[in-house]
Amino acid sequence: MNTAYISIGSNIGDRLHHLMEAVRSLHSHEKIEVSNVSSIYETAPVGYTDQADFLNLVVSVETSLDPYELLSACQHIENGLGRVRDIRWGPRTVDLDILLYNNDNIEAENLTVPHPRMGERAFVLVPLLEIASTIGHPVTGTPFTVADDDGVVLWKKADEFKQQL
Ligand code: PH2
Ligand code: MG
Ligand code: MG
Repeated sequence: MNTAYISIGSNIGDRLHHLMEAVRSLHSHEKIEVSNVSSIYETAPVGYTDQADFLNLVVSVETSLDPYELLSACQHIENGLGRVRDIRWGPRTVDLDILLYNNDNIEAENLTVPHPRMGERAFVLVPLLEIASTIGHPVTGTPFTVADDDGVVLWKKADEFKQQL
């Protein structure tokens, strides 16, 4: 079995609904078990700032899928939830990004793990560290730390969210 961490974000339409459906869809996949879910955070947009605030969370999963199969399962869920536009860093109904997959270091054309920008993104690190407080970079071993959590506000606690799932 393999352990992966996936960041999920939404900033279009019913954001909570999109996050819930994404987590439910992951868990209902026969080869994916969602093992933990962070709280939900409301986060200021990073990269392309002229867009609505996001809701973000991170889940851990146990899976027998390899990283590429997991990526395609994530893309299938994004498509199923109606993701169409894909301006780089622009608005999205739902985005599922593989952050970590075991301690693997993958540099393929369509998949880079660890996620290349995760170390700088508080909207990824705050929820990740909530469910994996001592986790470090698989290659360097350096623990992830949040330099600046401005723009990341607790929106719904994990316990409450889990009850709604
Ligand atoms: N995703 C992006 C770009 N910027 N900003 C926030 N706050 N949350 C996101 O999920 C996000 C973003 C690209 O996927
Ligand atoms: Mg993304
Ligand atoms: Mg993505």
